[in-house]
Amino acid sequence: MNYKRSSALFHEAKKYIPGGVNSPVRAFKAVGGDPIFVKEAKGAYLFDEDGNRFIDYIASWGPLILGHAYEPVINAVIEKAKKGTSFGMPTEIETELAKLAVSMVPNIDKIRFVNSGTEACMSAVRLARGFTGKDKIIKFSGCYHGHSDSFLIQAGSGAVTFGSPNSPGVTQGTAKDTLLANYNDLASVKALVEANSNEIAAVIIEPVAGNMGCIIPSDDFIQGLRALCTQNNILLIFDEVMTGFRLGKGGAQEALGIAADIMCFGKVIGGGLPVGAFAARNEIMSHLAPDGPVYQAGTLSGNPLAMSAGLAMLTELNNNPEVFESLNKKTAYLHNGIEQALNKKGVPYQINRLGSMISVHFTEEPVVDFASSAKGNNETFKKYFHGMLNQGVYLPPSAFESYFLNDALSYEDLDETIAALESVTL
Ligand code: KE4
Repeated sequence: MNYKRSSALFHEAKKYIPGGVNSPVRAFKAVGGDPIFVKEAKGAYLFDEDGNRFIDYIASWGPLILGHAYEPVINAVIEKAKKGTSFGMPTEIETELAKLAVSMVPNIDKIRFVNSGTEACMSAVRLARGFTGKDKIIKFSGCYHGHSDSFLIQAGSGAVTFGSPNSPGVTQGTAKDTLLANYNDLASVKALVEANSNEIAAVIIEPVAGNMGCIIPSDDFIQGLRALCTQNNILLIFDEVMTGFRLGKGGAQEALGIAADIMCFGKVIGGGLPVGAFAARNEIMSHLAPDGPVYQAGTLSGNPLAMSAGLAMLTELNNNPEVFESLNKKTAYLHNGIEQALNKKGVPYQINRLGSMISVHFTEEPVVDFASSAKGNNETFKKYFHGMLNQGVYLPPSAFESYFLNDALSYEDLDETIAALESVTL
């Protein structure tokens, strides 16, 4: 593979943009080498600036669940753009998307649109604090809820990649109100609740984690967490930025059979344009400005252009729910193929999968939390990543990420991916 133009573009970008990227995980720091610069994408394929084609397992980190440049989304955006992109005034399409989202997701009456998953999670925590009158939150080591100060405490995703779990710039004043528990470890949550009784507003969790690689909660853990929150007047916030509208119409609540109190969304809900959202039952959402005292705002929140992409995307998923089963079957097929290929290579590995989220970890022991995920052999991972990249398969450039399959992937693409792995030396 020739990456000359991407490297030249990266060199140029670094003169004007910190690290040459607008989001750190794109910089390939965890895997080495220069990042790929994408020229265009269609369906399951990325085309870089050197004319290389890649089968894409990132889908822009989740949003493009139906593939790149999906016609109904593109057409909706083009038509809407002709009539203006943003007015800073209410528009009908915001209500249309809100109604559709509320009809698809259990346990929500109202939804507020923002511009990113970070904004959604940040706002959800403020709402929980305002609703309960309590200050502290519990998050889980390795879970990532965006880059708001309260969350950059043992965060996952790119924050782990950079080995700076507690980012500079986050004050002790902020950090003291964020308590850390371990994923799949209910006792660690109980200990915090007992030590901070009546001070905890919310527990925020990735109901299926994707920022430590993919980690599935045990039934006992997630059901116990729900019960513990209920018993202690603590709101349970499901950060469904990854799982929302990906694990099914009803996301992780539906997949896990758990009713959470506040849901956060991003990625798929925007169809590839910047949309985040948070949602809850009326009792909670009535506390949000302008109805209630909890302030939250945004110039481009609910802008018609982004809403048009989100509405087209959710309409497609709502009208064709069989796409979720199709994605699940393709992911299971890929899982099996990766397993067959890795079994021939004699390296220890684990594969975690739920729905169309999957990750490969080069370690002996099951990956059930941040500590076990961090034991993965990153040198092996780097060989895996670059070996696949050089054969035209684009995987997440970090072991602390989940793959996101898109339904434009064909079984021929999956077979090509598995064949590529067969020839990689680890
Ligand atoms: P954004 O602010 O990046 O839209 O969403 C933050 C966020 C919140 N919650 C979860 C569960 C998330 O996964 C994310 C963002 N995901 C990362 C991928 N691990 C985005 C990629 C990036 O940071 O560039």
